[in-house]
Amino acid sequence: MMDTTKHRLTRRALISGGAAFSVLGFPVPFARFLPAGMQPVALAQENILPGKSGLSVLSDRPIAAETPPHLLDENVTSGEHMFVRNNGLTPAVTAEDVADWRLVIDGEVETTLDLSIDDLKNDFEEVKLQLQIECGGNGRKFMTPAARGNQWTFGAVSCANWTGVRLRDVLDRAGVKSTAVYTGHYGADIHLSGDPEKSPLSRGIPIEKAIEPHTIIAYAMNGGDIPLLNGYPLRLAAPGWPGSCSQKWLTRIEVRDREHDGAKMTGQSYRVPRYPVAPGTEVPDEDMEIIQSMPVKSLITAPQTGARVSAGDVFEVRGHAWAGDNEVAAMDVSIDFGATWTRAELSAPVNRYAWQHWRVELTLPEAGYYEVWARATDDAGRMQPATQPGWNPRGYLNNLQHRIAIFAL
Ligand SMILES: Nc1nc2c(c(=O)[nH]1)N[C@H]1C(S)=C(S)[C@@H](COP(=O)(O)O)O[C@H]1N2
Ligand SMILES: [Mo]
Repeated sequence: MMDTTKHRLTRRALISGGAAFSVLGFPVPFARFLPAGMQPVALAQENILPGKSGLSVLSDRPIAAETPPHLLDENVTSGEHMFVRNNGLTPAVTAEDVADWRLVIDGEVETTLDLSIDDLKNDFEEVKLQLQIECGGNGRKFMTPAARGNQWTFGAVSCANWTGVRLRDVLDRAGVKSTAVYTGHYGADIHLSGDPEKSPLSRGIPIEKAIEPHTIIAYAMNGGDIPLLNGYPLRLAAPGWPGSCSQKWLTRIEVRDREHDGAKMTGQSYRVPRYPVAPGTEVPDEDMEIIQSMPVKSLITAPQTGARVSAGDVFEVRGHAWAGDNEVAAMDVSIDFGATWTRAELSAPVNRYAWQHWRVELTLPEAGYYEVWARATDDAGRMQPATQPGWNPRGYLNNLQHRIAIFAL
């Protein structure tokens, strides 16, 4: 029995660079026997999110943790505040694994590439881009009727400085065949069952998105290592599309002559109905289409919800806004439950796919309870709705307005 397992793990090791499931940085030799859904006891007492602070943990196996909006106030999201969405188990990644890490580019290419991280750094032009990545299920909690999945509120979004190489340049080196239409991505994380043959997540993107110059293979974040939970030492960043397109712990990109069919690519995963449906409708798989660009959205990052201000005094309200493949064209806020709106100042993105910052000065006329509502409009004229937009079975793309509570004293 050990022999079979060893064989399978060796095969996995070839694919994954040797990484295995870890608890607090320790490899777990018998991880394959730990029942799915059972949490390692060590994690019950310890901080289960090494390198993170202040995140709300929605699930611990696999890890799903979101950032409270006020901790996203930074213009560039820091590693400690970057949300985490795992579909499987975080791989252990040692210095040796990093030195031995391979990224294979194969499939519909003239030449299969088998690259180390140094090859990526030495042989391709380095790019630095600020890119927003949002989980397709961000906002799911506010879908009625409820949709199953992680009950994200507002904080499954980040915008960090990423350093890496364009996927396009790597694909050019491999020579993409005219038959190529889609990519399939593979990472070194481990299926909850521990089965090394199964992948927790393997999504892909149309070749047009793959060769878009902002789709990059990143080996650094905010000038340092990518946090382990966010894909160290190598990840894809396909900004503006569901976060699931940005494979963490990246080991292989297969160029395909058809849509990808990996884990969470098919059925109802990361798909919405092709036509509007009444809330609660069951939609057959063949009527679902793959989500591409994420919709326009914004966050109020200061003040924190529940803040107290003095009636009649000016206070600053600020946050960020983003719009998938689009740009945000306008940002408005309301203190009267949407009856009237005030235009906020809005910055241009530092590069395409970076979120934009907005700020406005407000005054509350008299003592009492208020809410600030924030509403972004994209450059195609699409505006965030006050309540859920089109309901869909898995609760994706909920870009309803962010609201905070404010008490005027
Ligand atoms: N290998 C791998 N990559 C992955 C995932 C995963 O489970 N495994 N989750 C995806 C999903 S659903 C999202 S939303 C983003 C989240 O990125 P973050 O955890 O770095 O914030 O990673 C994506 N990349
Ligand atoms: Mo996600």
